[in-house]
This record gives sequence, C-alpha cells and structure tokens, in this order.
Amino acid sequence: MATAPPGTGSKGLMIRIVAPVLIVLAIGAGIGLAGVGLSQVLGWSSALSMSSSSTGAPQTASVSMPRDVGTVQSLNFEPATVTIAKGGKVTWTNNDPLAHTVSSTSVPSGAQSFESGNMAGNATYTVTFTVDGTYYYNCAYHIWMHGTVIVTG
Ligand SMILES: [Cu+2]
Repeated sequence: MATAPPGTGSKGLMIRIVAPVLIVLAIGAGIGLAGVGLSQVLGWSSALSMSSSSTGAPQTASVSMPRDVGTVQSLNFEPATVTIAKGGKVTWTNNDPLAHTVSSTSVPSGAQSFESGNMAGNATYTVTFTVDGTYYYNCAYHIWMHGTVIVTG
C-alpha cells in the first residue's frame, strides 16, 4: 500500500497553508519589535515624552492677532486662552496690519510680567513660561483684546 507523499494529505495541506502565515506573522512581529528598538536607539520615545508634561499639556502654543482685530470689537486674540506645560512657550503673531501689544496684566506670584512692546503687522513675540499658574494679558491699544495663558505644573 503506497503512502501519500508528504504534503498531499489533509494534514500536509494544513501545514502548507498555516506555515507561511506563521512565517509572515513572525516577520511582521520582528519588524515591529525592530521598529520599537530603533525608535529607542534614535531617542524618538524620549523626544515624545519631552513634548508633553505629565498633565499632557503641550510645550508650545500659537496665538494670533487676527486681521481686523484692531477695529472689529467682536474679534480677540485667537485663541483667547491657551494651556501649556511649565517650561513651554507661547508665540504671538500679529496678522493684523495695525500695531498691537501683548502686555501682561496679572501673573502668578514669583512669575515675571511680560511686555511685547509695539508689534507691527507680521511681528512675532515669544514668551517662555517657567512658573505655573494663570497669566492674564491684554493689548495696550484695544481694550477688547485680552487673553489668558494657563501654565500647568
Ligand atoms: Cu491691539
């Protein structure tokens, strides 16, 4: 009685189908692990962890003085409130042709006040916040322009 050659019985067929699938899965897992290892070697994961504090607040925020904010009183700094992590920065950009300022009106105890001075159209101004708490500021020229920076611990 002849025995079936290997791979032709139902068991052999299963092996033929399953084995390549397992190999593909194993290769995929290997690539995934290699990717994790590579990101650690390159410092990607540490860079990611540095980009946010334990509270999850971002390290940077951007605020615009939108076009016409100097004349249209329903406009304001945009967004009017931003939240960043301690040590983070906020950059203001004047997208209005009129001059504006970023002038702190209230800062947490132990924090420094800030004053951009005159910002012409397209000017930018950046403040680094090293003390946590809530900061209030306005534009020296337009009383309807006022904003808040929340710095998390
Ligand atoms: Cu203004």
